[in-house]
Amino acid sequence: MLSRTFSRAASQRNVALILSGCGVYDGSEATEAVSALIHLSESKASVTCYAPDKDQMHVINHTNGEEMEEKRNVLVESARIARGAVEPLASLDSSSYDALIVPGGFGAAKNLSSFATQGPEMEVDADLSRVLDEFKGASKPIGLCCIAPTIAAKQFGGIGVKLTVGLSTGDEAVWPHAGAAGACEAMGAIHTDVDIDGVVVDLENKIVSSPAYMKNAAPHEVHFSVGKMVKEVMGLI
Ligand SMILES: *[C@@H]1O[C@H](CO)[C@@H](O)[C@H](O)[C@H]1NC(C)=O
Ligand SMILES: CC(=O)N[C@H]1CO[C@H](CO)[C@@H](O)[C@@H]1O
Repeated sequence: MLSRTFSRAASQRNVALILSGCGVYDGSEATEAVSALIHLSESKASVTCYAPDKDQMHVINHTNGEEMEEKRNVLVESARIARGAVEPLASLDSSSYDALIVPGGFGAAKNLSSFATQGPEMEVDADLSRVLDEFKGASKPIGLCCIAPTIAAKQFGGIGVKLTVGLSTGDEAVWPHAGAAGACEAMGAIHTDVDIDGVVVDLENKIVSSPAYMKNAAPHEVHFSVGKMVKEVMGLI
């Protein structure tokens, strides 16, 4: 009996996945979010999706990148990726989870934070800020990819969190947002340059990050990059 309970407890990993809409220019990057779901599923994690119940900062026409004159709700749009199963971020009870994962996409910089408009002067969504502090305080791992590590830079820059948003310099066609690395350092984070096949693990703070679509990479490379992050997070539980 005891061993049964034990093995069940050991295999049951509850992970909260934070979405920020649906679509690279105004929400969660779809490939990264789906990739995280697939890798978590392969890791036998039980996943619950959360998103802030508020309006998106922008709604972008993804065929031409232009802003559209309409309002959309971050939670409602995130439900597209979560196949309907998404809870308000304000209701996230950290004690129910073993790890937290935040995929990228401009939603992370527009709806989970204001990095897109304010850079290092950014604010972090108040509910996400609370949740990050709770996971960190309980020594539970937090994984982020693409532009989302900027949020960890803001939240934990004061303690010199180690992270990556890919390369800090490089061909602009390949690394279009390389300036984000300097912004992370301006917020107090210690940035390590890694290419699409790399991952940075801050063992002390249990913060894991990988570049994903910070690089103009192929979908399978992004899937691999997200997978590296997820695997390290699962290993830190
Ligand atoms: C989105 O952009 C395309 C390409 O410019 C345009 O044809 C279309 O009308 C736009 N759709 C909306 C709803 O604005
Ligand atoms: C429309 C709106 O409320 N957008 C917000 C998205 O989230 C960021 C971070 O909390 C805010 O700065 C935006 O104002």
